[in-house]
Amino acid sequence: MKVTKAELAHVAVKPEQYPNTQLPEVALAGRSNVGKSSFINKMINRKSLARTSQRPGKTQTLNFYQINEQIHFVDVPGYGFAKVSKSEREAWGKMIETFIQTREQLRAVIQLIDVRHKPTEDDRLMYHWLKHFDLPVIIIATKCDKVPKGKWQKHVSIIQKELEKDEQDPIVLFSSETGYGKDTAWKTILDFLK
Ligand SMILES: Nc1nc2c(ncn2[C@@H]2O[C@H](COP(=O)(O)OP(=O)(O)O)[C@@H](O)[C@H]2O)c(=O)[nH]1
Ligand SMILES: [Mg+2]
Repeated sequence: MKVTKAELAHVAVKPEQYPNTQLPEVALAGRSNVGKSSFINKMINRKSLARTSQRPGKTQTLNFYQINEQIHFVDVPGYGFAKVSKSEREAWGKMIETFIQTREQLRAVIQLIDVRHKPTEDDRLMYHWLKHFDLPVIIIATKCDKVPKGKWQKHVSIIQKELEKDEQDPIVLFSSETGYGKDTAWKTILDFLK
C-alpha cells in the first residue's frame, strides 16, 4: 500500500475518548522492545511518528494512527515489563480488555514477536487471550535481519508450535531495519479489511 498520509489522530484511555469514526481498525500488541514502534514507522514510511525510545511502560494510552484516511493502527502499550506496578498493570489490562471487547470496527490484532527467541509466557498468554475473543491475529515476527535467512523457517516453526498458533492466523517475517516483509504485511492487513 502506498501511504500518502499518516498522523497520530487520537489518544484514548476510556471508551468515551475513542474516535467517533467508522474506519476499520487493527490493534498492535507486543512486549516492550519487540519493535512495535519501529514496525509502525516502517509501515507508514516515517522515521519517528511512533517514537522508538520511550521508557518501557510509559505510554499507557491507546494511540490511533490514521493512515490514508482508510485505516487506524491502534498502538496498545507494550506488555511484559518488570518495572510496572500491580495497579498500573491492572489499569493496562482493563483498558485493553474494554477496547478489544467493545470495539466493533476492530478487524484484527497484530501481535509482534521477536523472531530470535521462543515466545515468552506473556506472548503465549496474550495470544490465547486474543483468541478467546475470537479475534484474528496476525503474527509479525520482528527483527528477522538478526537471524540468518537459512534459519528463518526453523524460528517460524518454533513460534507456531510454542504459541499453538491457529492455522488461519498468518505469520509474517519482518525487519524494520531492511524493510523485509513490508509489502506482505500490508497485503495481509488489507485482506482483513475486505
Ligand atoms: N535489528 C533490528 N532492530 C530492531 C528492529 N525493530 C526494532 N529494532 C530495535 O529494537 C529496539 C526496540 O524497538 P522499538 O520499536 O522501540 O520497540 P517497542 O518498544 O516495541 O516499540 C530499538 O533499539 C530498535 O532500533 C528490526 O527489525 N531489526
Ligand atoms: Mg514503542
